[in-house]
Amino acid sequence: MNWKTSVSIGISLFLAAIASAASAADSPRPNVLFLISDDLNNFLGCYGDSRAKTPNIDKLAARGVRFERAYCTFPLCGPSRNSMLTGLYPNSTGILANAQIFRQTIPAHASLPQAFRRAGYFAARIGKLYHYNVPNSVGTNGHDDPASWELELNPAGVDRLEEQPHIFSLRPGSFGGTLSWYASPRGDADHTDGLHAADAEWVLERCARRKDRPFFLAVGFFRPHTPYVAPKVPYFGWYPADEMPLVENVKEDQADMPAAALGSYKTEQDALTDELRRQCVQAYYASISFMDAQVGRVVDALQRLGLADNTIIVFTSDHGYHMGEHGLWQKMSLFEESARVPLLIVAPGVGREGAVAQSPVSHLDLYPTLCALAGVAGPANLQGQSLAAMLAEPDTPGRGWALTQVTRGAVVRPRQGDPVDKRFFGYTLRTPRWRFTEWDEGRQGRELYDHDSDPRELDNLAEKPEHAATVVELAALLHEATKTTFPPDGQTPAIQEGLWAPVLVE
Ligand SMILES: [Ca+2]
Ligand SMILES: [Ca+2]
Repeated sequence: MNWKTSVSIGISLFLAAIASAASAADSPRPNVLFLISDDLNNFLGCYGDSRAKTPNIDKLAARGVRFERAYCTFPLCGPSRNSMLTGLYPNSTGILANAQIFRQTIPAHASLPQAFRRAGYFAARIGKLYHYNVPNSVGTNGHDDPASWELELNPAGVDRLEEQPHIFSLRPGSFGGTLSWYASPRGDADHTDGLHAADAEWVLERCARRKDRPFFLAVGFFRPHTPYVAPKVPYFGWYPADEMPLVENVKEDQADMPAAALGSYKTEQDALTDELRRQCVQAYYASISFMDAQVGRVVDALQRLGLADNTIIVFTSDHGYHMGEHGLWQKMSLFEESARVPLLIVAPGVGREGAVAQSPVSHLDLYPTLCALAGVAGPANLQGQSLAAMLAEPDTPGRGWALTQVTRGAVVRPRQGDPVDKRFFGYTLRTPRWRFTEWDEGRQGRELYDHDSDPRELDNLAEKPEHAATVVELAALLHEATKTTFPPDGQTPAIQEGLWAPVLVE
């Protein structure tokens, strides 16, 4: 590794107070800046979206390796974030819903930032890393894991504290799980994500004075999660509503799908008109550009403070997001738009600049990758692969697939008799060419899409005789892959009664 040796040039009172495990004064270990956006899909310039204005994230892509096919393990905040930050699939964390934390299921497991803490790093969190109810948990610790961090900062801006009465929502008064938006007259600095960037500058300024102790700084932006609240000027102006695209031919597309594929549709979305759809797309893009500007502030601070040459930067999102594709909005589907995430890694001295890795990768791979790059020991049971070789040589084939799962159905409680558990899983496997999906092990339907000819996943080939051999091959691979998502005893850990769990909101 080619990490620039850094020298301690000063000790602030702030860091002196929290420096409990300072490393050797000439530590060559790299810092980590872990940036994550919430509910962000790949509507980014660097991923080929010509409408998106995301100059800061695009600049990061030019400095590092862009993963073209990166996927979450579960397209919902809580399960995805617990999985990413433990390095375990949801079937091994036992976290398959929001408002839970892995300390309730596998309390002794070390999280990614905790492994860095144990190695002597200063680990800090600003904003949303584990699950938060957005917007109601903004300004609190949400469903956080205190053992992961030495410092937690939870600012709240006008979007949380003042503007909720003005927000338009498909279900009036409901903002977090419902399509909702507002073009705010207030500027970047007044919004929560603007405060996140300001706090990140504040922490980085102090870290820069203590170069003998490396840091792991995680910054979790809330936008573009609903409600899509962002400054009207300039961001909404960049995306005139009447120029926003609408997805056509939805009924024709849906004709060849199993019902479970559309299970994330919400009936309130029946109220969407074309005018509302265009406003929704406008506000989503505006929120992305606002968040991009805050990413730029944080990354610029690294440069200004002389930290850039010795800091690994990760940028990702917790899962993808629909803007009308297949008639779907938001998350919780197993289509490409919902399972796919942006993933950029800048690894100075290791990663190629401006390179693109094509092999499918997973959020699962971040934990072992960062451990490998920083020489930090992680737990032995991590389920992902290190991407270090792919950073140096982006054509490295790697595992060759990424697996995403989601839940469908519910426990039905009849007026008389016992409850009936109607829940089942959908699993989808992405290879360089194919997406293959099974709902309830195929009992509730299958899907096969050929990305070589059908990148929008419009033509389900699963039941076409000419693709039968491909289905057999991919089904076998899917079943093998699914086995790797469980712990060695094959049992998904259950929530244990009596284990401490934060109930900080609602
Ligand atoms: Ca999310
Ligand atoms: Ca279709």
